[in-house]
Amino acid sequence: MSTLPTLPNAAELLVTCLENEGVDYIFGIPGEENLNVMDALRDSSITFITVRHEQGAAFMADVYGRLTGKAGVCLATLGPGATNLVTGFADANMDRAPIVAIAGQGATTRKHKESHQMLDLVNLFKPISKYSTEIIEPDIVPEIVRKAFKDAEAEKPGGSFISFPENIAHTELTTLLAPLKVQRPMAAVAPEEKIAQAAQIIDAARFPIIMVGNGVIRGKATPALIAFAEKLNIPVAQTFMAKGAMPFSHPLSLGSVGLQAHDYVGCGFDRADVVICIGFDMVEYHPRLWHPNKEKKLIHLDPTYAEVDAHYILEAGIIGDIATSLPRIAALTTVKHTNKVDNLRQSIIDELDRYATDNAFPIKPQRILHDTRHVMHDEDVLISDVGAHKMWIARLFRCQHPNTCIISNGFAAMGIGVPGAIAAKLVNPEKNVLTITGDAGFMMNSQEIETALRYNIAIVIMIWNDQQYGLIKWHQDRRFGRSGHVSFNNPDFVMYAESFGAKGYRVERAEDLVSTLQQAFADNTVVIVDVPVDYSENMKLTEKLGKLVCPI
Ligand SMILES: Cc1ncc(C[n+]2csc(CCOP(=O)(O)OP(=O)(O)O)c2C)c(N)n1
Repeated sequence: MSTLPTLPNAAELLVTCLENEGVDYIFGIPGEENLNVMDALRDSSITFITVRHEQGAAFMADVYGRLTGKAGVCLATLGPGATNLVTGFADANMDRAPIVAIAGQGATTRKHKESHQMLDLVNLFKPISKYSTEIIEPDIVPEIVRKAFKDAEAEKPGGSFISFPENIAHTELTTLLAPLKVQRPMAAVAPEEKIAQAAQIIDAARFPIIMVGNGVIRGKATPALIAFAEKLNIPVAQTFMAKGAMPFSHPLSLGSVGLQAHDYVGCGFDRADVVICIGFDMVEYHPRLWHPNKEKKLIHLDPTYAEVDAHYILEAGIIGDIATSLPRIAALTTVKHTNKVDNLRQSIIDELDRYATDNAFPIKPQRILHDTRHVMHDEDVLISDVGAHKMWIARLFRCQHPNTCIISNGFAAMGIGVPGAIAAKLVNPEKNVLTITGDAGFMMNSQEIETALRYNIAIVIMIWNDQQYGLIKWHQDRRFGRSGHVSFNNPDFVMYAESFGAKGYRVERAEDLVSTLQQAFADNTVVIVDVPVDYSENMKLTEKLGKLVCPI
């Protein structure tokens, strides 16, 4: 008697659907409740990156999604495995990076009662995702996977979460099901009357300024942005997450905005009567901070509607694909603006270059970033962690290309640096990848050094060593004139690196930073560079910006 060929189980179908979505990596940790998925992955084209903490997996998927525009995928088991995903997943969701998280779940037959490690994961992930669901029948796997990826990758991108109960995962299908066709939605084309309205407002402006957000990078609209700014002669400022959307070397580039204190770029905003917000996202930089008096005319260009905010009331909303809207608006404008921003730009450049050759030790943030930029090529990738170092990077690190300076500024979760660098190197194997991290943020996910070494992923980790939660001390000093509960001790980072089999260097003179960094990239492995930083510069910056007189 011949036996009928067996049909795949739901876990095998899920993996086929993931392949159909073009998934090349899954970051995660195996567990009991995802045994079937893990086993099915063994026969797939997908590379599984086994990490050391689910938070690391979620941050890797986060940065993978941000750099590629394709959803990064992470996998965990139920209960504690899934809760460990939360921070990295929420970071992706609020930084508008596409991510799909899949967690095993206990059997549906024990969902109705208290049961070992079981939490309502769908509801846990609801407030931090665009889509959160559970596979309750094998037959709906193709729809759920397609919807999860479609939602995660559509503007504004974010998170999809899939809970996969173990009894469903090993249930055999009753009929053969294929994955659904992948169709990526295209951004709508903005209506002609809105394009014309924007052109009119810009033509009538006395001093228009452009504020660029991360939507420009996601929309691959850099060439359109440069052409638009050049034709109209309008200066461009960018948020932290949009660094590189406009090359810093461009004469119309004003660098980054977002430091809450009034900064040089803020002088441009003070003077502006029209702000053209392109791909701007207020999770990054609250409009109250740059539009306190609500007197300016705002134009919003984005594929999605603007968030409602009392300080972000629009004169015109141009909803549609940014890269196609910009040349259409430019074509209708007739005025070439003549505002001079050379003085403002020069003051920004002078500020960047100050202390570039200062040999004091511990090293000043300005000098560290100057030397780092000198060593890194324009196409290399820097991932910032979160802390005072991030503020300095955002202000001073000059970026020429999109996706070469990755800063988390939506959710702004510490601990993204090391796992983010691992993902960046997987995406860009031919480029140097550096993370600059505080000593506290580093210790939050330093375990992933072992992951990087196991998969031969060469990254350089520069730790700004101050033995403090530097940003919080800065805030405390500013607000109260004193600080507390912000200090800790560090391990010997060189010995720490070596204990993993990585390399470690401690910089002991400012003059050695360039050669140490060059050596670290040449080592082509995981390298820690321990850099003692002089954070007395933080309060000096606050005081200086407090007294800032606008240069024009
Ligand atoms: C996961 C997480 N916990 C806490 C915070 C709040 N926070 C922001 S920066 C910071 C201190 C960072 O210290 P460190 O990593 O040493 O960097 P530094 O500020 O010294 O450059 C803290 C506690 C956060 N953003 N994310």
